[in-house]
Amino acid sequence: MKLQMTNRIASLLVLFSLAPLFGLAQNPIIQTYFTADPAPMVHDGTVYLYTTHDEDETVDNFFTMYNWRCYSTTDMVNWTDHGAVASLSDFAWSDKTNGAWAPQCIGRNGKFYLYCPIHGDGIGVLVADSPTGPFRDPLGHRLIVDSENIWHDIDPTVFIDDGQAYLYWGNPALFYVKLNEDMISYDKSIGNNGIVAAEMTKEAFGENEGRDGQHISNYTEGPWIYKRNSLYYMVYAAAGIPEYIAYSTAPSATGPWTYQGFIMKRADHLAFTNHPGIIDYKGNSYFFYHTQELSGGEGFKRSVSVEQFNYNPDGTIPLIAPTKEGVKESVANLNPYKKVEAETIAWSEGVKTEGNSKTGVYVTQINNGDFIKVKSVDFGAGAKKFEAGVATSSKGGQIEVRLNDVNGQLLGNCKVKNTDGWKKTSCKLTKVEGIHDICFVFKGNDGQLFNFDWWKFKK
Ligand code: FUB
Repeated sequence: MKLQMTNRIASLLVLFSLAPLFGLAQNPIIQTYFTADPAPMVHDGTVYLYTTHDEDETVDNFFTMYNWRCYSTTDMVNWTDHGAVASLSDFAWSDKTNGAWAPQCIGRNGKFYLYCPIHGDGIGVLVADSPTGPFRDPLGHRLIVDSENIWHDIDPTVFIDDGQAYLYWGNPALFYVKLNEDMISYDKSIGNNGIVAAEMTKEAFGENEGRDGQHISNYTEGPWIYKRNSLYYMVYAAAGIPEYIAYSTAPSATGPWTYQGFIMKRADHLAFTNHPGIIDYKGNSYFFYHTQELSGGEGFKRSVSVEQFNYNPDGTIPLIAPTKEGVKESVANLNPYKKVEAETIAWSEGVKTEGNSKTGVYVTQINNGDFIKVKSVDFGAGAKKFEAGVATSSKGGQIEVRLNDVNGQLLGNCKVKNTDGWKKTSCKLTKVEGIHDICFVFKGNDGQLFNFDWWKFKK
């Protein structure tokens, strides 16, 4: 899992090339790992984002993906890392050691169902009592038993319409089943033993612009289904490789679909794949996708990005440009007087996260000069003290608390000494009032300095 030194240097070089922009940049939204195939889910006032995970070391020049990760936010600018919430090893029936491809999670009756494709081995389902797990396999076998070809059974998208759940999936064709209320079985009385193949016409999914002469429609993979104002939307990766994002609409969850055109065209920093996820949250609409910007152009090392957008008055979706700025405004402020997980990050450079059952997720691989930025922190009438949960068995270092940016005003300097396990460290601050971005800049000698689990300000 550890970033090799050469990769670390490469990553830093890429990040330094973004340096003039990072004050503005919000994309990609996760910098500690390569993440792709975003699947956002709004639950109980929080956005949970499920992603795939492109490993730092690509094997055999192909997708190298072993687990699925989860992040959450309540403000759309700071993302809390919940770690790898599921992995290939959760599916005892599969002997695949690679292929943790694009998932989606949905809640029903107090449980959370994570639909996971294993490339070349079909689609499984995991269930948990919380959006962040722990997830377990309730079936002990795959959920989808071959559409037409098991290699087509990837990229599930799930949606509940008036009590009826639908699971769509597929590359290069689109299939669906009507899930039973248990969400782990489906109605076998329709289609081919329960599996219905959507009609891949050019009217439904756009005209194939000659990508390989084999496909009638533009649809490629990565479907994302939802309903808004009684219109059903199917958004998907289109036009082969490099992929664009396109969409179709329908008067029902099962069609008939009408092609509506592109949402995101190819741009320089996009990867050869792309993958959509769309939500409405706190009165705004957000479009999730992935790029290869963080890796400096490696298509097997992608990163999730987000753009805010507005639907046209007739419900159609405008063409959305991929930007570095991403979400410009938070939709809530962060309360610094409650313990905040250190892995709550608007932008970071250099650090990674890890987790275990005792501590949960924490920030690690902290070296001199690395930093974490959090946005829209509401200090109200003023904070005078900073506390942090840290651990180090080496010499430690310092956490510089800086206003707004990595070179911003130094508010305080918190020393981290050899802690012999997790310890609280604290320091006095120059009083800070109102709403600000805050940067934790890590300083010390060569090598890894310490681990960082949480922080809190005091009045
Ligand atoms: O991430 C692996 C595969 O690439 C996904 O399943 C597809 O949607 C494409 O993004």
